[in-house]
Amino acid sequence: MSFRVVHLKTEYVVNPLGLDESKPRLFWRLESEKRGTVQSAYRVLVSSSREALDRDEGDQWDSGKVVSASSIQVVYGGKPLQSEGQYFWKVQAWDGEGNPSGWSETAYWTMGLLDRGEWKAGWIGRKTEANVVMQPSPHVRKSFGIAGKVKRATAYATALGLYELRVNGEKVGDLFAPGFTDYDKRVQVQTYDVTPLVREGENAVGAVLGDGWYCGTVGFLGSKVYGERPFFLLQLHIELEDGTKQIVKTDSTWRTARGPILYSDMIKGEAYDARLELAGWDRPGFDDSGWEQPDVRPGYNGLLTASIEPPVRITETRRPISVRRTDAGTFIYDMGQNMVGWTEVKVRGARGAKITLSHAEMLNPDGSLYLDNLRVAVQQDHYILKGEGEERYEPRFTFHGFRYVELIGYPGEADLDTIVGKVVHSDTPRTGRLETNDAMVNRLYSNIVWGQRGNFLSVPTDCPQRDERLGWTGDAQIFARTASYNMDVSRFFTKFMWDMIDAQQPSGAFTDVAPDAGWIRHKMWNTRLNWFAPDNAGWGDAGVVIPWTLYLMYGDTRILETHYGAMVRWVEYLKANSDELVRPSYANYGDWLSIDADTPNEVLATAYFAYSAKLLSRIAGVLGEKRDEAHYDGLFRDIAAAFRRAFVDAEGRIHGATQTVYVLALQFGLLEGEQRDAAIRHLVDDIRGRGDRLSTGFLGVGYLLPALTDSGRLDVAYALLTQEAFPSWMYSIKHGATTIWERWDGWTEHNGFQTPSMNSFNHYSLGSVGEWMFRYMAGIETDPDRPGFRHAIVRPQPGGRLTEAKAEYESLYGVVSTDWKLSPDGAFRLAVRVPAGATATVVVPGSGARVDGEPANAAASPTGWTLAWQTEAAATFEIGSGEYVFESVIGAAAFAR
Ligand code: RAM
Repeated sequence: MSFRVVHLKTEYVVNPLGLDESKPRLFWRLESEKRGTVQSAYRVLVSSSREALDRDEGDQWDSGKVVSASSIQVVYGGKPLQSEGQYFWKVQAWDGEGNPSGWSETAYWTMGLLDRGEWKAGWIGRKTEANVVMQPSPHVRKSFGIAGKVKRATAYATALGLYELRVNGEKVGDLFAPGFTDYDKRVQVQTYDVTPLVREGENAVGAVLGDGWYCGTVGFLGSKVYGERPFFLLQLHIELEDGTKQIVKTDSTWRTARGPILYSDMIKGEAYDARLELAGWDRPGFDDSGWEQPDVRPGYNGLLTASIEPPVRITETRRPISVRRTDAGTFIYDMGQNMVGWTEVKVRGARGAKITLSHAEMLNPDGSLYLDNLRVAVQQDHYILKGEGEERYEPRFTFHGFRYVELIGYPGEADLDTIVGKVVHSDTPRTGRLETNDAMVNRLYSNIVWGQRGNFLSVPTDCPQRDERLGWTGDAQIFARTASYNMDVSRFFTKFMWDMIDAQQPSGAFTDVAPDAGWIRHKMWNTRLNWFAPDNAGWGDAGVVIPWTLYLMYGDTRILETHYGAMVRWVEYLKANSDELVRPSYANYGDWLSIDADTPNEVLATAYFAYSAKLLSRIAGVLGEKRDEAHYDGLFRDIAAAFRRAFVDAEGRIHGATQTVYVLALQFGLLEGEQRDAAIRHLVDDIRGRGDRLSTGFLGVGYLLPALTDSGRLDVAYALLTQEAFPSWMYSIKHGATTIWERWDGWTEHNGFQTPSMNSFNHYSLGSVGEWMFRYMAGIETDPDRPGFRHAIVRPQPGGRLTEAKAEYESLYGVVSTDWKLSPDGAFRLAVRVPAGATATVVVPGSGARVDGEPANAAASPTGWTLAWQTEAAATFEIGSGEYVFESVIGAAAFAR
């Protein structure tokens, strides 16, 4: 059959377990060999058993045939969902001609424990050892019997701290669970199907606990931000074939002991003494009579919510590219890539011998590890051998940002096989790919992706190496769009929005960092400088920008509904703290890390205020809140007018006259008529005056190339993209960067390393140019009125030294791709792919457009495309799904401006 329904997902995930959404959203994709495939109707069946579903019975929900093109974000509309319920579903669709597909394959989801009263387990931990500063990681365990054949076994687990769950000797789940949240407010619960791991007879369940963000070091304000020591919570629900139910839960009947992990800390590394391993502790038959009784925490007042964030996993294992023995007898490895995760080492040696793995991003000129930028972070793991043949070690509850590894104390000759690097991050599936004819541009894109891999770890962190690694909201908002092209960040940012909500102040202010890492809680912000205060412009605005981004990329209206009130409070807060709509003294980070260009705070703060109001108006419009839509649009216009009165002079110069002021004023729509032209002139003059160099910091950088391109200065945008002289993106690449640096001048030929107190070589913010690469260079954009790429706007813009670019983005509908080539004679060829169920408007630059080798003419075509209009400079087509090849000729005229 040529028309199929495939790739079913529930809440963005294939077969998720333990949801707590009362109305989960369903997603599917259409597949067809035919161009122009659309869905005209669908029917969803949801059933409480696989067998009933196989009989086409939707005992939970039979949507009936619904005339609709929706194949994403379809809201479950059946009977109320039960705690621990299992739901199986399938879908049938009809195409544009009314032909039905067959039924899809069966997908499923399960619900978690929906009622707090169902939690009977106690939070167990191990008492602190006296006179030990960094505590060993507790192990907790219990043996239990099962009196019959197991039908279904589900584990619901979480911790204040980190846990690694073990069932009958097997590791269950992923890394760093339950993730980073404000533990005073909420903790995420993970659900695991452990049916294959348990059996009739004796069983064992256990966990190793880590300090993690809960009581280990967080940011640079020390440890124990949320609590003193870790606690573990588990309920294992077992259903036997005979219908009997059994619950194993954490309580005082468990046992606890210390094990080989002497200490573990996210920021200070781990120490492991293999001599203290507890062989067989997680298996049945282990004698735990010598273990202690755990102590049980009185309770927990925060929320227990179903885990939303994608699990953290090892996504790649890398071999080092070189190793060098130092005079001191240590070995320094180069991993060839600044990466985040850790090292696994193989070693043979005497019992009690100690080796150390030390990690750094750069080398000093003398070849030693550059550790100065770590501040109080210690990127070292220590291993003490048990002396039993080949031993392997990798840490569990810490991570490092590094390219270089120094192996210290190694017994014998280490070589390239001695260590491997493990790349660790939130496993957000890759959705974007981009490649051009230019090796440096490709490297830049790779660095952007590595910046994301290095910093999306439970929350979007600013950096992975020094004692910071926090959810800085300004960084997150400027990079959110780029991030969402690169990877599926739907759930990652949905979770982060809850972190922002948990940190939102009673005043309505969104904070600079989420989850709050102690500053707000302990009122630690610096009132004089306003550092760490909530509400800095371009940071707090993430509370509006991120939901809007999820709407654009995934058509997610629920995120807008859920947080609408919070977004309104934010904008009202800004308004209340403005002076005739100009925001006087906020934005204390300014245009953070701009280079030789200080943007006045009040200009930034007022511009971002306008932007938040504008987005809020659009969000109100999407939600059908007509009055709010008009109201906030009015507010936006008033702020824009106030901005012009306060900051724009008669020559169209904007106060501060930095690139960023012009870029923001242009992109946020704050200028009118003549002022726009003037702003472009001033912006380009500034760039030209600096020898085609940029000066933008975190807040301006993401909008710089879009502003230029939208204003007809694609030439300047490309000049900046490929500029190799300092400051520029390519400068770092010329000097070997494999990630995006925090600062344009992180290292320069003239000054060497920047101040070590703040010099990360793995920070994604300045990589927000990735958004421009997809939206403008490759020309893959979504239509805000038909978001989630239901309708794509395909408009590639060749220029500069780029003659070829191909990119693809895996949308919820399937892959949208472009692949263009510009020959020296001006011949332009563009291949476009649009997934079934979606459509696109394609703007082909140049004249004499052809489609699939034939001249384009206005007559409707039977092959899935129509020519909408054509000028000397471009031809615009409306196309349906499928693959198309467009050709044109781009003359000198098309470029001249
Ligand atoms: C530093 C980091 C972070 C930034 C703040 C303002 O801690 O560079 O990315 O958001 O400052």
